[in-house]
Amino acid sequence: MLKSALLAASSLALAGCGHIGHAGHKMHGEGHDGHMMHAPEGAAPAARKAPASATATILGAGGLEIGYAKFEQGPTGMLIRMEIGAGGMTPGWHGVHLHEKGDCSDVGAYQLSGGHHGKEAGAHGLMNPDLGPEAGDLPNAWASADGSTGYEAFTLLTELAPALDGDGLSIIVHASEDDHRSQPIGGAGARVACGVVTRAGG
Ligand SMILES: [Cu+2]
Repeated sequence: MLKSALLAASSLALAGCGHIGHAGHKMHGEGHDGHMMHAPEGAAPAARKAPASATATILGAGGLEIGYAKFEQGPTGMLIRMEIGAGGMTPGWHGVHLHEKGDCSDVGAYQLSGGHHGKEAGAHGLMNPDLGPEAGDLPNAWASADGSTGYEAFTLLTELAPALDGDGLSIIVHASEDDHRSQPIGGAGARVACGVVTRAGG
């Protein structure tokens, strides 16, 4: 059974840059004159994120529960794990995004979940050549021949606790795959599953 364990790494290189640069300078500095050099002026180390966790019950197109997702904010990024049971999805790739409102009450349409979290004109897509990506962009999920899905992704594009403030957050699975480039949603099509992201313990 193929499972997707993908890394939303679009900003990983950028976020890791300070550390790599620092280590490189340090080695160079020690070899040269024994002094530890500091990160370049203005390249403050990225702040560690506050831990937080949340869950979502995933509803299918007919409103029945088809799976669940867990969200865990780590020191640098958020880990998302989603499992959908047999029959939950059509086989193949499906676009997955965080949407800007925690509302899946319009079963089947799921338009009340709003647009993408961090929506910005022209900026959708992990592989967008010009702008973005948007904060809610994620790798695709793969559904097996029996319609089940095991998915894990790690994103540096958003932070769980602030994202849950205000209108909340939902996780949406689309009918088709996200090409990670085209606007406004990567050609991912209809919204076929929805889960309201709910802070753990309340
Ligand atoms: Cu979407």
